[in-house]
Amino acid sequence: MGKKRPRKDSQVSEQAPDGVIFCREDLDPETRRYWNHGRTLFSKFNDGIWLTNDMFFSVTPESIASYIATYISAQGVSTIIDGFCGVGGNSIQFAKHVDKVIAIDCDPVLVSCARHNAAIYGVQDKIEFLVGDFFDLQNVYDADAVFLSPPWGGPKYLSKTIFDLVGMEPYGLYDLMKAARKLSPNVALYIPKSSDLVQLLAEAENYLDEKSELTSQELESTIPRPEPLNESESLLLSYLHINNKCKAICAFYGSLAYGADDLAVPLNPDVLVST
Ligand code: MGP
Ligand code: SAH
Repeated sequence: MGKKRPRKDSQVSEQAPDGVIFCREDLDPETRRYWNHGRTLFSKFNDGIWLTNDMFFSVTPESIASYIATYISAQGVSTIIDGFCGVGGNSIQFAKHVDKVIAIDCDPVLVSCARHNAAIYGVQDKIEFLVGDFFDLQNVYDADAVFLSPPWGGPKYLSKTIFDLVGMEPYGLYDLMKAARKLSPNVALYIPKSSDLVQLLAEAENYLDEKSELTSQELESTIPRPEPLNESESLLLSYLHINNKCKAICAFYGSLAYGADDLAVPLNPDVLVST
């Protein structure tokens, strides 16, 4: 047996749910190579962070999550929905920078992990945890932005030269963006580094076309014309790196797409951003 992580729960003394991994050998053989990523995912990994097998290859690494949260909060966001919160990699960093986080995941075990991990970082009081389906989330939170880090279909996403966002399983790009925009026009979407950018642009253009169609329909009616399409309709792509290796892309929509000049916020030096 390899070296076990301590089950030390420095601030929280609850029982870990089934599925939490405490040593390399607990991982599926094909996931074991990710064991050493633990401290990249969470700097407090050895303080008793809870992760399940699949989360070892799904969590947003802390330096990247910190960058995304810093950037989003610099755009004036104070309440954010984390639609696929997993074990809290993003929610915890959001909670360090904004007033309120609504964190939802359909897997109750992962929500328990996220709550526990947030306590280790001392930010649990800023996060409202929900077990449920993101697509059922009602627009009652008055959120300023929505963050999406959906499933990419496991590590096999790496085998594709160009990753098909429209055919992504179980949720494709169009359904994800439609559900997110019901909650806020300001969306950040975390996707594979090899994502098909043509599809990404086509979805954004399609959305704009639909919006402008709505505008002309409304022009013909007695309803006063809404504000003209403005700068909030754009897309900013950030290529996120760790140690000069690209790990993922974050696509920023709505008013989140206009902060590139504000990147004077202190960034983690490990994270390079190109737009
Ligand atoms: P990775 O599989 O470790 O790729 O994922 P890497 O490092 O380029 O490949 P390697 O062969 O050199 O190890 C990189 C990052 O993508 C992870 O840290 C996660 O943040 C993210 N990621 C990976 N997967 C499979 C998922 C997923 O299914 N959903 C989400 N939201 N993020 C994922
Ligand atoms: N960003 C997270 C990892 C997200 S992985 C972190 O850093 O911890 C993708 C997550 O989406 C998984 O936890 C999975 O349980 C969740 N998920 C899948 N379908 C969902 C749905 N319909 N609604 C909410 N969560 C869902």
